[in-house]
Amino acid sequence: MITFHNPLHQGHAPVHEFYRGERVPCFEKPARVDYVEEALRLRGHALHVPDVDSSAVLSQVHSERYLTFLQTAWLQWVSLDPANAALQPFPSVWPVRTLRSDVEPDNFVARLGLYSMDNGTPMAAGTWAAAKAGADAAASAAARVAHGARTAFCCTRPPGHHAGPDFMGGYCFLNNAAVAAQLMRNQGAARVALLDVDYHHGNGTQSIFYERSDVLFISIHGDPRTEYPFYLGHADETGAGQGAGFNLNLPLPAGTSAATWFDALEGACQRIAADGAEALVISLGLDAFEGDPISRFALSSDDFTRLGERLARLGLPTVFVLEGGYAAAELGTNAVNVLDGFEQV
Ligand code: Q9C
Ligand code: ZN
Repeated sequence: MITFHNPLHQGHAPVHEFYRGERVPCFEKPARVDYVEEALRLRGHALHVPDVDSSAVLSQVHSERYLTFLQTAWLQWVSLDPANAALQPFPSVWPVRTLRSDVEPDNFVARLGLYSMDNGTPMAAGTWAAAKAGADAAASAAARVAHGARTAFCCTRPPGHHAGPDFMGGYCFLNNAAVAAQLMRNQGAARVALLDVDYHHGNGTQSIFYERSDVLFISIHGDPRTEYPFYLGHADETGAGQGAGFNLNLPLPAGTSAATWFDALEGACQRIAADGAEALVISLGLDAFEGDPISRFALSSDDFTRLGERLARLGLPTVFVLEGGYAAAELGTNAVNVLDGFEQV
């Protein structure tokens, strides 16, 4: 599998996040991608550095003021106090209903809240550089497929699918999968299908494409009544305006068996086949794994091979983009099982 990796991912290394009011080590840590890279090399897949600048495509899926904030956020944080270089910024106030989000406050933490959906997405000194290089890797993988490759893989962190048009969240800053889909649209694919198999609903991706018919978004995920991101991902969200009918959510209860998960996958695949899409993007979260520490589905490592095989049978040019998955030591096996399953069909 042609794989683009992120040479700057280790610069995004925040130390802690909050869990039940306490500071705990970050689940989304550099070792995750180190394990995937190790498994790729062991199983014969070469790693390439990104060769496409995603800047123009990023401006199609995120707002300019959000991109400007993200690019300068660490500098602003450290400008408040040089001692902040050793600390992590967290938002503490958000423009919820009735409050204004059109005016950017001067206060840094208030601006951080404006551009965040949660307090669970810590930043570090290298966050922008890592996120941007990851978007470049997604654009690079999509460009290869747009130019005729059957498939390519974007191996990156931080993940992207919770990042919306103008906000970060759920460990995500730039929506890599949306970049991949938008780039393939720009390169001539009339319609693109984007299937998200991460345990968590891809709220950011859904929101970016919700009023568009040219990108069909489908997500299989833990029911948002009990699972993050809680405020989006219900079955009655089917698209709006031009995009009516082009959003399909398949929420499943926490604790769902692998057999039931694969039934949902079959429904997703049949919808994709009926759609007439010319290309496919997979938001490849591996947190549906039975051993994931923060998720509650039950896929085995062998099930990930079956997932790759089923996706291959759609017969579409396919870009895989790494998302979540927090059983770090098993992440390489599970990710490469999907890719090898796909290529062996
Ligand atoms: N302290 C992705 O999988 N909350 N994001 C976890 C544990 C957020 C997951 C709570 C989970 C976000 C890309
Ligand atoms: Zn996830």
